Amino acid sequence: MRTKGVLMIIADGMGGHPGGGKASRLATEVIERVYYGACSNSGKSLKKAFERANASIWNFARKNTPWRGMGTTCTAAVVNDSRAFVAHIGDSRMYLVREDEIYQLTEDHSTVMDMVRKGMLDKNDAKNHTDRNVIQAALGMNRSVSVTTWPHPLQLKPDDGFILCSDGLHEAVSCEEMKNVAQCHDPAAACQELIEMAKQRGGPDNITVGIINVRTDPGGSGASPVAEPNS
Ligand SMILES: [Mn+2]
Repeated sequence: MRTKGVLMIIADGMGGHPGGGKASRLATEVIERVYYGACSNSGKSLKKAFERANASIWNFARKNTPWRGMGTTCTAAVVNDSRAFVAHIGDSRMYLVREDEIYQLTEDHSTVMDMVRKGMLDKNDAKNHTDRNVIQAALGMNRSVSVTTWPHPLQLKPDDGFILCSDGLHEAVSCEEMKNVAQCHDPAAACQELIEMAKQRGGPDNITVGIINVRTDPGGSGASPVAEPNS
């Protein structure tokens, strides 16, 4: 699987709907299978994998009435040689830690972010808005899906790090804090530390985080994926 790179997926089943756990499991299974089974380039394969996952969840819910309304956020990254690809839907997030900065690479598909985009709400007020958890798009909610992908891959630099997380983490821990923790620990320890921080702050939501650290030679396709789901 080396030639297709390292794939990391965060899928946060939707709270308040039955089947959130089922939807997120289906998403990760289908995306992994379709991505590694495809022969086209990484960005296209990842998008196709998301669309297939959407169809699987949608069809499952249609045939199983009690599961109707199931869905999941999904953010996936592929690190392949010196490039990274992303596909994203919902309000899980991906961040890039580069040199001493952290950049949010995904934009939430949420009602409040839509209001921010339209100039109806200040970005800082969005964090405390009562509707901040209302998602506008997710896998499995509709027959068709519009997945956000990048038109071009991101060129990696030595020591780049990627943090993927659910809203349970990014609501409780600031991006500055994420950066500091990710820089001070190896990926597994950093994930544990971030989950502990969010728990201590009383986060009632599931907290899921994964970190990929690119090794110093980006040409060597080295990455260390770690996912630490908390359930
Ligand atoms: Mn959540």
